[in-house]
Amino acid sequence: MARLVVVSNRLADPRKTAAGGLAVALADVLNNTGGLWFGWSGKLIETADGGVPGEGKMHTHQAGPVKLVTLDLSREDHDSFYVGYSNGVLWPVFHYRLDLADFDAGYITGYRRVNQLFARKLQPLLRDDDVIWIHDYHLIPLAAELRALGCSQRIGFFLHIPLPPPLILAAIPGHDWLIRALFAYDLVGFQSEADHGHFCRYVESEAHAHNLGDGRWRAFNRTVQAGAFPIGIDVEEFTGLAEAPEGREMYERMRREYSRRKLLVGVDRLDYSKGLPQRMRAFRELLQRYPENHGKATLIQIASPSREDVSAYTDILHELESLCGSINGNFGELDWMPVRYMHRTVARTRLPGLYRASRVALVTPLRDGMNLVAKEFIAAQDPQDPGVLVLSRFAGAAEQLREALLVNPYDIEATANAVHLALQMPVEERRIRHQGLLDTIRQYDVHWWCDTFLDTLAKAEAEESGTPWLRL
Ligand code: GDG
Repeated sequence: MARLVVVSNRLADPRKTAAGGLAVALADVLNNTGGLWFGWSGKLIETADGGVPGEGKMHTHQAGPVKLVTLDLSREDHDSFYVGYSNGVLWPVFHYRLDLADFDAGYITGYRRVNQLFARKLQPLLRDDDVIWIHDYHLIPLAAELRALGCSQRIGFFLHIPLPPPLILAAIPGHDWLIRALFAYDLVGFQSEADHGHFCRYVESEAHAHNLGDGRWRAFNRTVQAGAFPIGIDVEEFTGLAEAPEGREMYERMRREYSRRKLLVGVDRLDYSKGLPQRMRAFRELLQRYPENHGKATLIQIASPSREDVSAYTDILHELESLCGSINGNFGELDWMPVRYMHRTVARTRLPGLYRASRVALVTPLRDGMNLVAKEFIAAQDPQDPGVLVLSRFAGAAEQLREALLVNPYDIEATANAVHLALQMPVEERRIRHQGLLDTIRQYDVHWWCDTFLDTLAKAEAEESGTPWLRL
């Protein structure tokens, strides 16, 4: 089995399950192949400290059989690559928020420079028969930069966030350069069929790519295969956390504390894509329309801090605080606080207990690549008395989780009605819906995702050797 080389902006020690996410997903295959994981160290060097711009130190750690190699970045590079282009241009536009994008600042140069730096530092570590898997929007041009250095290994790319329709994508100055860079990969994976469809439409209309069938496209003297590979969670690992002492203790504590209430839960990074103000307005509408929920419905909203150096995040924080304050001020009673809002990260071991104690989960992003919280909530439920998932139709997860109550988060009244329905839903219907959802997340779990992507990459038709790669 070829060695797997994973590249992502941030990485985690796959031996620590508390890391969650990608680390859990990739642990098996990285361990089995004695893999390498490469990315940013999380450290910034100041040029004034003697660092050369763009030339951070490399660090190597051995985590069991897996080698973790990380690179420091200079503050200038980080500001333009990460804060500027990745999170100031690509994140908003890929989430359909042209209004929040900052196109003017020339961040693209820094984005490209860091991708070139990653390629230069990674290339000497590669073996000829490695399989390389690059993750997410920070690193779209990395394969092109590696090819320019002569790398001919199989390289796959997975986009964790949505891909917008062609006309939205086309608003990015240099969009053609970005999408051309995707043709340096052998396989490009998206979260949903909708995103994959947007890619197909873009390459056909804007890049005049030739459709070879079976998801394969030819343009720029290269062939790329594309498809939807919806990411899942490790269901067994998550149910294990729910059964573990800390998970149980959290569950018991929440049940005791809220024995007279019906809990609703939201767990999100504090991000404008997650639809938090709209969710609060829908909850306020629920209390207005359905007074029978007064004194009963309590919404626990965890908004974990995220990218606080980007100004749009400060705005959303203030809006959310003000909405929560006004709901509690207008509806709260001496012994009932309708919203418990926490701008804090909760330990991963406690999340399953919180999910399990909740009657309803509100997962209502305005746009989301997949949304793993929806799947975690399902995995944590008691199948005999499960909670109800209220899910935005604009989350990638909505393509798979058809037994959830699907809502349009922009429609505050309809969302409030769906939440009311969820709170009233009889146990028989809850069980049937939950069983369907559980079957789906079990079938398409994170191991399915990882294996299917890597199998498809292994089988993707190899590019004839010696094809010249056009420099970007
Ligand atoms: C990107 C895409 C895609 C959240 N708050 C806390 C906490 N979390 C954990 C959740 C979940 C993860 O973070 C969030 O995952 P999501 O999928 O919901 O969203 P993003 O972070 O935006 O992730 C997304 C994902 O990549 C994977 O491809 O689904 O669409 O945007 O696991 O549990 N964990 C802890 N404390 C918190 O307070 N411990």
